[in-house]
Amino acid sequence: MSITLDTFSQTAAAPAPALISADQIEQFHRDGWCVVPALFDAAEIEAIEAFFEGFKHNGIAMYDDGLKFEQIDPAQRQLRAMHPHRHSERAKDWALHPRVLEVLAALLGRPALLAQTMYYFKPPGAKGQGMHQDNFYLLAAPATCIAAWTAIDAATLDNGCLWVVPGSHRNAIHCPKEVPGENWNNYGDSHINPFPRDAKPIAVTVPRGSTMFFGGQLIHGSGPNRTKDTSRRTFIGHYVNESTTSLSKFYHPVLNARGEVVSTVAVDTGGGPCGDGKGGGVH
Ligand SMILES: O=C(O)CCC(=O)C(=O)O
Repeated sequence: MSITLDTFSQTAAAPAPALISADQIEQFHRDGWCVVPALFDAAEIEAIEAFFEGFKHNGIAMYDDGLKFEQIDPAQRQLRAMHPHRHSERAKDWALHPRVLEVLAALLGRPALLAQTMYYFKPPGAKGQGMHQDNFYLLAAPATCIAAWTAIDAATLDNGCLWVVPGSHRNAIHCPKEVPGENWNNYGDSHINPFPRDAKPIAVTVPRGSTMFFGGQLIHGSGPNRTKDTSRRTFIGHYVNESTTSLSKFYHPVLNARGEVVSTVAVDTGGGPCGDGKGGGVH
C-alpha cells in the first residue's frame, strides 16, 4: 500500500522543539549574548552542584594561581576550579552535553570544540571580575570563541551576576594598558583600559539552570557577591568552532563532541592582536 504525503504527515512523530529560538539566535548576533533555559534538566543541575561540592576538597591545586581550594581567600582571588574536565569524566560530559553542543552549533554555524571549563564558587563576600574580552586570552583564530555559562545558583545583582556591553562583540580586541596597583580581577577595575566611552554595561540576571551564551569579543565582567548567605556558582565552558586554526597554549588539548583530542587546532605563536607577549593567558 502506498502512503500518500498527507497520511505520512499525519502519522509522523512531531519534530522535537528547537532548543534555541530564532529570537535568541538573533539576539546573540545583535547583542553578543543570549540566555537559553533548561538545557540541563533539574536532576542534572543538582548533580553538577553536588559533584562540585565534593570535588572542591580533592586536594588538586587547580584554583587561581595554582592553589588548592582551601588556600584561596575569595575576597582576594577568584575561587574557581580551572579546567575541571581535565580531572573528571563527569565534568567533561557536562561540558560536552549534547543539548549545549546543539545550541553552540546553532550559534557558531559549525560544530563546537571544547577549549576550557571552569567552575566558579563565588561565595558570599567574593570579589567580582573586571571587564574583559575572552578572546584576548584564548587567542582563537579566527575569533570563533564562545562561552556557555550555566547558573547553578540564580545569578542576581546581589550575588554578582555578569555585566555585559551589548554590541561590543562586533569590535576588535581592546588592548589593555597595565595600570600599576590595579587588579583587573577586582570588580570596578577593568582589564580594558581605557574603557570605551560609549560602552554602557548592563546586568544580566540568570535563573538557576539556564545557560547564558556570549561571544569571545563581548566586553563583560561580574559584580562582587554582596550577600551574606548566597553563593553564585556557575559551570562554564569556552568553545571555538571547527574552523579554528590556532589557540593559546593554555586551552590545549582541544576536544571534539566525542571527547577526542583534535589535531586541527595549532598552538598560537603570534601573541594575538596586542602583540608584545600580551594575551593568551589563563583568564
Ligand atoms: O562568572 C564570572 O564572574 C566571570 C566569568 C567570565 O568572565 C567568563 O566566563 O568569561
